[in-house]
Amino acid sequence: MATQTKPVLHGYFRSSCSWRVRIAFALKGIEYDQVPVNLIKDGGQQLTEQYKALNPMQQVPAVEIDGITLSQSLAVIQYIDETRPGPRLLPADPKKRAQVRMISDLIASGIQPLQNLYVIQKIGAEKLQWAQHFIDRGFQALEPILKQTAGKYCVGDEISMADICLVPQVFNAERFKVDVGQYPTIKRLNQTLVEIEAFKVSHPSCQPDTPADLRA
Ligand SMILES: N[C@@H](CCC(=O)N[C@@H](CS)C(=O)NCC(=O)O)C(=O)O
Repeated sequence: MATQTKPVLHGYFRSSCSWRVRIAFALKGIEYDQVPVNLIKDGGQQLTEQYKALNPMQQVPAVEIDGITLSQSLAVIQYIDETRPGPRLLPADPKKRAQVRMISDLIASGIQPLQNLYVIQKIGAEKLQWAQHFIDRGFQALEPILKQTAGKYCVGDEISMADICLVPQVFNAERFKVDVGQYPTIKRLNQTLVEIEAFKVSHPSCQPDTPADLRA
């Protein structure tokens, strides 16, 4: 059962995985507190012993909720969905639910980890090409899948965890100068989703730890 205490999100304004959780909280109308973990400052605050105690993977997000601490954004989103009222983030229909998980995993396991900070820091001078290569490779797979599954949103006409994963990944793609115009379905879905309030209020440009020069 959900308790009355507000959840606490340990995250970073520009982290796509933290953004996923912020979108889920916003879609469900859940109030939460944010504790910023700066992934760059002091060599990365996620690497401190204090943070490691919270998330041994030394990544954001970590969420304190209902007396437990969860990391892994998809686990957090599914927990929120299973314990909070509001719009479903995973459809009731098993086929659609599987499609939502397929798309979410494609992004969360097949794309984001390959362009994550600790990976590209190891790549050195080639990091832009590396990130572009793996984002393009993932989007080349995602585009025909979404062509089959999408209605107004990634799977049919209901917003789901797949949409929550898509928008931050497109944001990352644009940061790495991937031409998203090559993927018309991805582009169309993203354009629709970014106009929705829950995606706007959770955007990296307006978080408590967003630096002044990146604020919208
Ligand atoms: N599978 C994890 C991935 C978490 C992750 O990669 N977080 C990134 C930010 S989006 C991070 O903390 N990176 C820190 C680093 O690379 O040192 C999730 O979905 O939460």
